[in-house]
Amino acid sequence: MTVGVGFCLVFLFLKVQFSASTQSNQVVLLDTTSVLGELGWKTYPINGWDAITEMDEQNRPIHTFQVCHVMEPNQNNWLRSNWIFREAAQKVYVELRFTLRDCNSIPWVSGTCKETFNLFYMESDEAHGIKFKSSQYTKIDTIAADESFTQMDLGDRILKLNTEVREVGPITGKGFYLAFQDIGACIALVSVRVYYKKCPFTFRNLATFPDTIPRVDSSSLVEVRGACVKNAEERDTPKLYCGADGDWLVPLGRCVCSVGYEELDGACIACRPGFYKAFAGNIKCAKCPPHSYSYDDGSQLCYCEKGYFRADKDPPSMACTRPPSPPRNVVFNINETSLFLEWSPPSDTGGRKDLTYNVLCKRCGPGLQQCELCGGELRFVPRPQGLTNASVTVLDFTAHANYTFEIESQNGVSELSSFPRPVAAITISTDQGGPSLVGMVQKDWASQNSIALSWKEAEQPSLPVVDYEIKYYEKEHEQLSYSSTRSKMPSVIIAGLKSSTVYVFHIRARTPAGYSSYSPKFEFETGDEASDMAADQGQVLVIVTASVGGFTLLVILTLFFLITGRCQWYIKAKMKSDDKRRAQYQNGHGPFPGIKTYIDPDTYEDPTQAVHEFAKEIDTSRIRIERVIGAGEFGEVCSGRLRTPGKKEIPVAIKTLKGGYVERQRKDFLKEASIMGQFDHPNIIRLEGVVTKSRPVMIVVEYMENGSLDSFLRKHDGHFTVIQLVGILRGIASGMKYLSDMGYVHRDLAARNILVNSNLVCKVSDFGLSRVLEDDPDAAYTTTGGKIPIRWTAPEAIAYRKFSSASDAWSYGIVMWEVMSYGERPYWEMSNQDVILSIEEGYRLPAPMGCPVALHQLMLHCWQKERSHRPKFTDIVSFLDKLIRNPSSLLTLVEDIQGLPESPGDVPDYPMFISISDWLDSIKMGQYKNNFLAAGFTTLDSVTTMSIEDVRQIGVTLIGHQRRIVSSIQTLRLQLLQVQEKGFHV
Ligand code: ACK
Repeated sequence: MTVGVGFCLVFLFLKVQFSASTQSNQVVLLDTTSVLGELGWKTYPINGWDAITEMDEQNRPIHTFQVCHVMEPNQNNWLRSNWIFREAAQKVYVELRFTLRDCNSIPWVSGTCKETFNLFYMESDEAHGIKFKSSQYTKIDTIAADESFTQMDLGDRILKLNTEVREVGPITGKGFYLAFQDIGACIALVSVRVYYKKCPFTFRNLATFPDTIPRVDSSSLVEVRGACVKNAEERDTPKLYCGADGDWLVPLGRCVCSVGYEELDGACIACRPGFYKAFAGNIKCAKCPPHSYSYDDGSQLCYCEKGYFRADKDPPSMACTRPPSPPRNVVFNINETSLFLEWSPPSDTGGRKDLTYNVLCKRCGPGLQQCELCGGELRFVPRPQGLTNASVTVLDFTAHANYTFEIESQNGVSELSSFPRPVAAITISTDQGGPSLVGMVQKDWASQNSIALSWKEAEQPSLPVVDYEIKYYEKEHEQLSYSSTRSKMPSVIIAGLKSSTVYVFHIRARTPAGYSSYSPKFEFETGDEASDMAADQGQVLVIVTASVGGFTLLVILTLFFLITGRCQWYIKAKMKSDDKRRAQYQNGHGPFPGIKTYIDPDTYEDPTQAVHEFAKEIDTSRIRIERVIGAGEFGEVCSGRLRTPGKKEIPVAIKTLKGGYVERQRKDFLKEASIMGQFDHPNIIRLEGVVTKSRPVMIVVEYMENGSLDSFLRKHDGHFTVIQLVGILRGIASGMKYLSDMGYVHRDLAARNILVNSNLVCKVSDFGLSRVLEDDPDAAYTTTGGKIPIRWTAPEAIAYRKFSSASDAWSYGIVMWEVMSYGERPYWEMSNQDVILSIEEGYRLPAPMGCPVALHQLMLHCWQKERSHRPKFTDIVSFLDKLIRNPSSLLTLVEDIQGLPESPGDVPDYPMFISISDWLDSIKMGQYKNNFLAAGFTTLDSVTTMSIEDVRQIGVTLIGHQRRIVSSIQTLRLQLLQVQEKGFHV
């Protein structure tokens, strides 16, 4: 008999809303909610499952399969899907949505009614039509409902839809069937969706990555090489890794836009006319520089305007330039042996700085019809060509000759221009001198130290006067020395003279053709004190102005010296303290002789300097990333291999800094390396090096095969001997002793921050929290952000941030508790606030089950309120060493000494178990249910009589498990006593 009629009616009313939520990384092979016609699935026997097709509100069919033969024993009803083509999938996911009726809500069905059904599959290369043999099918799983519904739910029309997803694979055949076996449940299978995951086609760093099917083995990644987008080229091979869930991970390398193209929204587009890009890279197209243009799209270079040029070595970003104009104002000075030519630079340098001059000499003798090039008899100092200064000295010329000098200016593009080069020319007769172009010289005034002179210009000089040279000397010391000065005007004031002294003056003019002869000698005398009185009147203003200016200058200079002096002092002091620090670190003169002192990287003005001081830069070509092993605070954590020339390749863990970081995050990320790089101890994670010069930025550390200690312990619950656990604790304490000796306070010591290698060696890691607390004062006090690890932190550190090695010792006590309880969460589900309050009230974590008294005593010692009473890490290490040397000291367990309570009220309020099965489940020993039952221990009463020997005899072989069971039996015994005293029965 079935209860199907009423049940099916319910489904006639069922209107299920499906939200089509296929993600981009899922490829759907089958979705019953999107099949419009008949599904055509087969049922065996024919009256087992019922197919019902309903229409939803949008008039789309809902294909539902129901079965509800709950009153009849031995049900075996099969429902088989159509053949499903596998496509590229290697592993598929089957998502089932179904409702399931609670057997307890159907009267009189106990024994026959079931609450599960089974999911099977069979691979095949083709469809088999109606042929069906259940034995050919492989079971995927038993499917149970998270929520079953009752008669009452039916009344309320609340249907509890369950969604279950199962993985199937690897599948190698072309396709497969799914089958559903009912063994007497009341089920409505509302939808079946079969899909596989892929990393979808994507663009990253200007490269495209094709659709990629992840590996069946969910822990390894598929390395995919990207192809650069159009008009882009490779810079470091672009790579992505396809993860098991269809996510792309760890972007490496990149492409960049080629010349003439720039990036816009992930594509490379051509530079517009008027713009150019000369190099491949992630730079924008630039505007054509001055005097250049581009007419076409995608220009690599701009063309120069007419008359402008670009020299070979000119960068494309430089303006086009032209040859310079000729030099100006050529003048000469000649004496018996040398001819000095001098000129002014051209008015137009052509826009360049590489200006030089060439001097060409032509000789036009009286007997010669035309000029000819001077022979090699002339010497030019420094040289005739490529002069960088606007002057040259000519030696060895012939007397009484006419020389014409052509001076040409040239620059880097002169050679490129086909225009004739303009020159400045001067003709010089080597007949020296000429009329003095200076007329009568007169003294305008004289003071004690100066004389003002003026003179008349020659009436009509054939060439313009460039300037005058005034030569003077004390009359009395004519033979000893003379001074000279220049003036562009026919007047001069000469200062710095002696008072009441006669001076001799000669003056000559300079024209483009050279110097004229000197004027005759003129003698003038400087004045005495009296002569200055009048002049002083006129000079007061000048002096006042000068002195005000002088004072200002004095102030500025004083400030300058003060500041620079300070800076010098500061820099020296800083260098001294940095050096001292470094020396301390290097020589090991820290607080503990022979042990280096930790240097806070924040004391470096430039954090990059700190990284490079303490960490080696690794070339990325030496690193091979193999797979992603987790997510760190700043990016993925991967495992891989590190090659070092001349050494064996070693396994490493690689922490990456994900792209898009800001400078602050980069600094914080690398700070951990600057800290870790200072340590060298077998119980501290070893830094191999950093990658900072290419992307992504990485920290490379030794690989720890067993990952973090908390999850490792949870995975191996009860598997270790007490001595092994003490060995783990000893390692951690030794690492912490090293850190505290170096003066480093960890602040986040917890089992999750200890890593375990394949030899069970534990190493302290994660040197990041000090940063979080330091930089973000709020983080210490937020309960939501969880930045401060309340459960692991000493009360004084929580209350007023007093972090010290003593607060690390408190955390160490918590780690001990985590280890002895195989990764239990300290203070279980208590809220952070309750933890703080209960610690304040004196509450401390009780000993974990099976914990030796000595170890719980040590924990309590670490949790002393007064921090100076807590043990030092050196005490902890030697205490644990003693325990290891004396294993018998670990035999007394906390449970053994608890004894019987003085009054029943002292017994903790343990839950009352009603079955062996409940009790074993509560202590996570459910796997031994059958051992107890088979040995005749069927009631809790009987269990309370068991000894450790009995427990061993029934087949509990692991010592940790024996201890856990026996200690729980002792508690049961106490409960029983208590209950009996109260007059209850278990
Ligand atoms: O518990 P786990 O397996 O161990 O997952 C985390 C994950 O990376 C994110 O931190 C693991 N991990 C971190 N450093 C290392 C390492 N040096 N060796 C192996 N696994 C590591 C950690």
